[in-house]
Amino acid sequence: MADWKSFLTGLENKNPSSCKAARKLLCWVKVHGCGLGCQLHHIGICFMMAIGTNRTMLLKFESKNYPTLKSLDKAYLPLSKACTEWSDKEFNETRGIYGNGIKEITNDVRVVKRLVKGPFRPFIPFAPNSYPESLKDRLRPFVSEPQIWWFGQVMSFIMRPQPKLYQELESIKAELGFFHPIVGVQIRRTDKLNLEAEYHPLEEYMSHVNKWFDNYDNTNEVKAVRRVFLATDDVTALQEARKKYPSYTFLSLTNNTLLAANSRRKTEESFWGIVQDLSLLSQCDHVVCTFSSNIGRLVHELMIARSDSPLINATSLDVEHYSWGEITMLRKVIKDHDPQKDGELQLRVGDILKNTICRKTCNGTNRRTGKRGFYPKEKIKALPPTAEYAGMADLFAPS
Ligand SMILES: Nc1nc2c(ncn2[C@@H]2O[C@H](COP(=O)(O)OP(=O)(O)O)[C@@H](O)[C@H]2O)c(=O)[nH]1
Ligand SMILES: [Mg+2]
Repeated sequence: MADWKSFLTGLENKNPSSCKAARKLLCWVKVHGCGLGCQLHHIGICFMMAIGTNRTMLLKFESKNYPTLKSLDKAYLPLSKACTEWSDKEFNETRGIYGNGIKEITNDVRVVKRLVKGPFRPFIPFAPNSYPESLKDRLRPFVSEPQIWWFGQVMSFIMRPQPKLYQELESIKAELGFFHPIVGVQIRRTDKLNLEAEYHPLEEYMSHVNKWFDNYDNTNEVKAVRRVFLATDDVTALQEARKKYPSYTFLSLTNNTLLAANSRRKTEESFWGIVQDLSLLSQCDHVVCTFSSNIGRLVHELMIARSDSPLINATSLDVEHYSWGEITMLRKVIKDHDPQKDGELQLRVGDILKNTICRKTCNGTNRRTGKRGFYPKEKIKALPPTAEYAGMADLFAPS
């Protein structure tokens, strides 16, 4: 198993001491109407391009309703110590990064730029769902979804806590009684239910939590104290949970929930609240959430990246894991399937499905039959592409 700590150190070594001569990617994330998870994901996508093309990334961050780069820097260590700023003039005069789907065409240009304005077409091959070719053999035996593991590494690097945040989180954990085993629950409601997701009752989350603890009790000699860390933007959730599940101990940062109200979300305090909740969720042993939310998906990515245990991850009550700007994956059939309802595909082991998309349901085109339709996700396996991430070339090289 590749050691993620050495990966992170490797990236830090790439921090040039002088910015003048460095290969650079000026990344301007200008996404409005998008919360912290969503913003961090956009930064991560740009950072993948920077690693892929062996460039130091300089970030400029602009959002009407979300934190400035200054507040991001208060929470997370900057991506680079020496290379931090550029002028609008420099940005205007710089060429856009350009690729042909296999490699970067602008490779010989020392400084390139990318303006990130929202969900965009992937910069193939350095985009979510791909992972470094050099890690392929090391990861395969241990990690079932190496593309999420890799994206999680990238996100973990971006979210390295500043010492102040780290210390604050340690005292919060001590105060709350945040001990393992602990299951996280993230209930995303309020504005998300307007258009982007459906309501899921507390019972649905708790049935997964129950199962996790039952399984824990069956495989350990001592029965667990059933501890749940609850993070939510819904002010009614904690009270309901404590009332309906008295045998559970619920920990929650209730002030963060109050600050997550739509009317207060743009404040610095609210930003800090979601920073804390995100971090604590990702430190749980398991999390039940919804992957329609950037918060749920980000927590899943961070958890997979943190541990080589297949049990440390998140369960989604709604859609499958996906990413903005992702590369469409091929998927391989691992179990035969005959259509059970209209629109379903016939599958035979070894069939390859192209143009696949998995959200609530999965669909794609069977290359063998040329037909497009739905299929049960447990009968297929994703085939994430690998790519030559140039910035990774000397990491994990055999010594
Ligand atoms: N503190 C806190 N804020 C939350 C929580 N859930 C949602 N929010 C707020 O809602 C925003 C949603 O972020 P975003 O990345 O857009 O995720 P999405 O809308 O769920 O896909 C966050 O940045 C927070 O401001 C939560 O559990 N805790
Ligand atoms: Mg959002």
